[in-house]
Amino acid sequence: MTRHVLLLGLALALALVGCSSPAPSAVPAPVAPDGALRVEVAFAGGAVTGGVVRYAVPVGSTVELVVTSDVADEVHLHGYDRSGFVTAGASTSIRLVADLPGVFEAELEQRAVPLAELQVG
Ligand SMILES: [Cu+2]
Repeated sequence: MTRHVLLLGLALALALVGCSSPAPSAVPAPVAPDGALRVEVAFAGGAVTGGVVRYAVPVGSTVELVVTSDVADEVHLHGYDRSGFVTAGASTSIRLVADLPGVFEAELEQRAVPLAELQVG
C-alpha cells in the first residue's frame, strides 16, 4: 500500500516535471513619450541582447517595433506581415496598429532568427 502511494507520488512528480516547460510569460511593452508602445530589440554578435522577449500589447494599441542590428537583414513581423530592412549597425522601425489578436513573432527573415514576440490581446 505504501509502495503504491510512493509510485503514485513519483508518477505525479514526473508528470509535473513534464509539464514544467513554462509558457513564456509576456511583459508589458514600454510606453514611448508619444504614447505608442515601443518594443526595442537589439541583435548583436549573433543573438538578441537579453534574449527573445514576449511583449504584451492591448488590442488596438499603436506599436513601434524598433530593431537595431549589427548585420544587414530584413525584419519581418509575422501575422501583420510587415517588414523593414536594417543595414549593419543601424536600426529600422515598424509602426503598426495592433488590431489583430494573437501571438506574433518578429524575426530576422534571411537568418530565420526570432527577435521578439508580440502578444496582442
Ligand atoms: Cu518571417
